[in-house]
Amino acid sequence: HYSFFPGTPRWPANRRDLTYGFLPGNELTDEIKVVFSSAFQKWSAVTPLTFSRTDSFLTADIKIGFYSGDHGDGEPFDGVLGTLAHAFSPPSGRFHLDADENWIVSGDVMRSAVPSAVDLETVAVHEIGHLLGLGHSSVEDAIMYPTITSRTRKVELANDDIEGIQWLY
Ligand code: TQI
Ligand code: ZN
Ligand code: ZN
Repeated sequence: HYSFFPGTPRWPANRRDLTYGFLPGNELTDEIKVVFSSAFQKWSAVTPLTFSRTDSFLTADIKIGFYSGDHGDGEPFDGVLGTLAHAFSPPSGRFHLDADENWIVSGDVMRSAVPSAVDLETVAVHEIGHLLGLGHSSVEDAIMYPTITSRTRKVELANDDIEGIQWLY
């Protein structure tokens, strides 16, 4: 079953059209932008929320960045595997990914030659759930289930995720 953060934080009713921006200096291919766009679309399809990319990182509601190791928020990344990414509850909008992962951007993560390959869209859909206010779920098929085995690709919302997000929005 789905869960929320303590106090049930969510984006307020006057902030339903959210922007997201990428940390300047991260080199992002169009493929990476498509992965995030697709991940946001999974959630906008089942809520009144919309997500659009802005070039203005500083004013973006959701700030996405790839960082290595200690990056100043007290939750350092740890190199390959371990912590992959973290996102903070609403209305923080901070969404950090571990730059040291072997991110699979497009292509089949199951067939990757790299044992530690991690599917970027799978992690992005999960972290966006956190950004919107979902905690972890006890339902194994849910996007918000707290563990994945390496080389998983899981990008379709389960009924449990949809029920949780629709309770919030
Ligand atoms: N990052 C953890 C996560 O996003 C960070 C975390 C731990 C957390 N406890 C939390 C965030 C409680 C919010 C609330 O769950 S992670 C997965 C999963 C991670 C894990 O790097 O371990 C995914 C990132 F669920 F598959 F294990 C993405 Cl998909
Ligand atoms: Zn961080
Ligand atoms: Zn999580």
